[in-house]
Amino acid sequence: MNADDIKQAMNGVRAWNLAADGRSISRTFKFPDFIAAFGFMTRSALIAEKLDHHPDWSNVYRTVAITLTTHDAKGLTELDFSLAAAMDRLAA
Ligand code: H2B
Repeated sequence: MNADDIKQAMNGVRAWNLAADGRSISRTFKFPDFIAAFGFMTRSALIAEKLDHHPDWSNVYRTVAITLTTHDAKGLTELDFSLAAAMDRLAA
């Protein structure tokens, strides 16, 4: 995606932050407790596997920090925005 594509796509995932280098987007989710956080990760994992597109993420107790990028493309693709939107829906 070029810079214009990315700017457009960011409008659909307003809770996500674009990295300064434009190659990834990140969001930190906070859940009520560990089980809710891990449940979100489990459901996200199933979607990621279906998309064959996988998050870079970490979990500390009830917080899940996620960065999305397309390693194969060394930057952002539509897959990153699809996964971000799916995660937003899961967490809503
Ligand atoms: N996930 C992410 N985030 N980036 C990739 O480039 C990527 C992936 N590539 N999941 C996929 C798997 C690729 O390695 C397989 C072979 O489709």
